[in-house]
Amino acid sequence: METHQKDESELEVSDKFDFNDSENMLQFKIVYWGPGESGKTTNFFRLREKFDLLKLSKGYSIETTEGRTLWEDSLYLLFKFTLRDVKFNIIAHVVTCTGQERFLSTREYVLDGADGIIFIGDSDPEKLEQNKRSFRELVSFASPKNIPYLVQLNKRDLENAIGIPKFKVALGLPLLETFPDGTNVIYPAEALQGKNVVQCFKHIILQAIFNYFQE
Ligand SMILES: Nc1nc2c(ncn2[C@@H]2O[C@H](COP(=O)(O)OP(=O)(O)O)[C@@H](O)[C@H]2O)c(=O)[nH]1
Ligand SMILES: [Mg+2]
Repeated sequence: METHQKDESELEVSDKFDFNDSENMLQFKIVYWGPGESGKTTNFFRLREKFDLLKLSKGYSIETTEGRTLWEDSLYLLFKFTLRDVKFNIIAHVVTCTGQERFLSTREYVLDGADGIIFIGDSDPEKLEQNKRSFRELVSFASPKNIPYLVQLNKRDLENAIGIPKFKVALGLPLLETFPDGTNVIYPAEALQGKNVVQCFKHIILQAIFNYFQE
């Protein structure tokens, strides 16, 4: 299989999960990571709606009295993923974690065994420092282990949303649209409206598949 180009048109996600086809069954753990309040749980809810028929376990979410995620949101999604006519049955364990600093050890636990990570950045200019800190944490965890990650910049609907180039510079990302492998440097999103949530998820699954076959 060629692995250098990731063309959206060759991706198809369907609900026809085939329990009898064990040959092309892959299991991945996908983590949503990012500072508190950036929209991780909102992404998770949108995914849960999209894949409503397919869920294996009821997604759960435990909140503090202030309505913030205390532990993690966790959900299994089953679906069929077609890539250049090759069909994969995917079981994706999707988890999000709290961005609260006092739970740092919990966050490391959540990242353990991750096959792909989606960083959810906040477009609120006042959250730039939190974005930077959280992204640094992610890179220091994911890079040595070769875990693929992508960057979603959420809340693009905010009137004072940070400019994408400024955000890229702050996080040390290239000012290009796409990396040489064809994946976007930034995925602008509005998780509240569900905009770009599924596309982002598809792309991390794709990277996890490529990584799986390269190891
Ligand atoms: N304006 C705007 N608000 C959003 C968006 N996505 C999430 N939020 C809001 O941001 C707040 C935190 O979201 P949440 O998903 O709980 O963040 P988490 O702490 O990362 O899990 C909530 O009030 C959401 O409604 C978005 O795309 N636009
Ligand atoms: Mg949350």
